[in-house]
Amino acid sequence: MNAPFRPADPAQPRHDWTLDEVEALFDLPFTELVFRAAEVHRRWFDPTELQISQLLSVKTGGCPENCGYCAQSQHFKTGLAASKLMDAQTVIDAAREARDGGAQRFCMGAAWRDLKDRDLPKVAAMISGVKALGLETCATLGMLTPEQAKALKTAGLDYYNHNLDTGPDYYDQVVTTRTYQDRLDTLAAVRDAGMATCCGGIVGMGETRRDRAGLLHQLAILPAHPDSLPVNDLMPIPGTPLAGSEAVDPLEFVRMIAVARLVCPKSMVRIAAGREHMTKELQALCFLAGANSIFVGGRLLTTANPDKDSDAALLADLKMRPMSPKVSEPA
Ligand code: SAM
Ligand code: DTB
Ligand code: SF4
Repeated sequence: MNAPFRPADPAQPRHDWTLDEVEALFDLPFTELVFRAAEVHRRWFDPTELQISQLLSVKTGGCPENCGYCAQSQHFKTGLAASKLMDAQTVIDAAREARDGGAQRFCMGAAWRDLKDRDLPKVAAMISGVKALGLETCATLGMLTPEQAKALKTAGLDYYNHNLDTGPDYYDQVVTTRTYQDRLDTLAAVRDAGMATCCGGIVGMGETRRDRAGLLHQLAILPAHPDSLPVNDLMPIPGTPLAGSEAVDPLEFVRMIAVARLVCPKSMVRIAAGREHMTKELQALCFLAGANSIFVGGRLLTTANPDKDSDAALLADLKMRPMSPKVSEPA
């Protein structure tokens, strides 16, 4: 493979990346890759600032999809108890607590294949209540129709999370109950409704480096780069088919972050799942390589995340600080 082409201004977003170009970035010497990513990061962001989100599983377990990594799929015996959709007020109370603990964005996750119209009024009430607290709102509820996307936008939803998860060639090794195109269609509905997109994937599912490049290539050629780009390190869930996957080498994880920063220069690149297993040195390298967003709070959806105190210590050690929240107008 040839050395990667370097445009005159590598910080300018491009949508014409080829898969080979993206893979060639992974092959750069580590220090060169991280340096280039850090340069691009500084063009669009203050590298001492982190965007802070907090998650809540508003409907847990019993999901009809067969995503091979997921604790919440009803196809696997993971021992997780399924629960019904929470009351709007319970969600709003949890969001207030998250806000008072320093979160800027509150993300509501549901273990659904797709949003059912019968659940829309309750979900809309949660969203508008969370928005009224002055938080940025995000939801991840499975597939949406264009009409549902518009209804969520009207309720006050700022971001919709819908991950492509992996490269297109590896996708059917991970999930077979929906297609890559289904995911792309929901992302298009979200964009068309005027919401910001949160879209990324997972590493550590047994995929190759080319599959990782394949995921980032797909994100880079979207009509609009994701506003948020979560990179999840697999949280292995006993009972799921991917529980025994080989862990990703920490330096390869940093490469994934750096290439994400280079191909989607203006996106918030998030170290999503997996920080629980990461040293502070690894997280610091990720921040150097262009990551600028994290989830806080001791829980992700069903798995553990570093607690408040350890994240406060991390930020203090690194002299990093939360990004000033964009003031969001109540709906
Ligand atoms: N059901 C919705 C969906 O699949 O879009 C929303 C919830 S789903 C749990 C959100 C994302 O979390 C998945 O797309 C996947 O990327 C990530 N995720 C789920 N389980 C994970 C795990 N065990 N380790 C890392 N990431 C995971
Ligand atoms: C994303 O990319 N990661 C978050 C959020 N978007 C919804 C979810 C991570 C889930 C990790 C496994 C769990 O807690 O069940
Ligand atoms: Fe369901 Fe989402 Fe889990 Fe897939 S990732 S099984 S769609 S909750």
